[in-house]
Amino acid sequence: MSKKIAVIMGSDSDLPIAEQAIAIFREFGIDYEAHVYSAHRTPEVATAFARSAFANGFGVIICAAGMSAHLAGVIAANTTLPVIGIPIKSTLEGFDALLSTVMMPPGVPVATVGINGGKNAALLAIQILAVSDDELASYLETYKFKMEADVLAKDKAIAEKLKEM
Ligand code: RP5
Repeated sequence: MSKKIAVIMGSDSDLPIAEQAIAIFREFGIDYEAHVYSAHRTPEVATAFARSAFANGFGVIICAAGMSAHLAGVIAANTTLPVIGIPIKSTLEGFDALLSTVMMPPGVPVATVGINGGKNAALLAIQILAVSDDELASYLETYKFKMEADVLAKDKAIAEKLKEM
């Protein structure tokens, strides 16, 4: 059985972006847990979660946080699991959160996706699990084929539209 994926939000105001990830987990039938834990407001709970995540059956932890976003870094400091950070756009167009999440000191990596990149965070987490799960890898292949078909259908539709102009 595949490992679980955790989605931790620094605040409930980050939920709309976390939901992008959750929608992908539902589409792929992935077992996930979502929590609101903050590096600043609940540092002990966030740390305890990270320290027990491997033993509790998680394979990847996604952290969504805005402003001075230390959540992904604090979680990564307390686990050997891969941690994916989603910088949330709130103040300063999200650059504050982007830099806080991505600029980790050597030794403690956080794989950072784009600002508000909930969907890519979920897909990257699934790709990590798929390295040792053939069924998941084949779902990902189907996902990519569908994406390609959707773009080619758009290409055809645009060509038809331009012909009529
Ligand atoms: C961060 O501060 C949270 O991740 C959120 O993006 C931001 C604002 O938090 P709230 O004031 O909405 O709770 O810690």
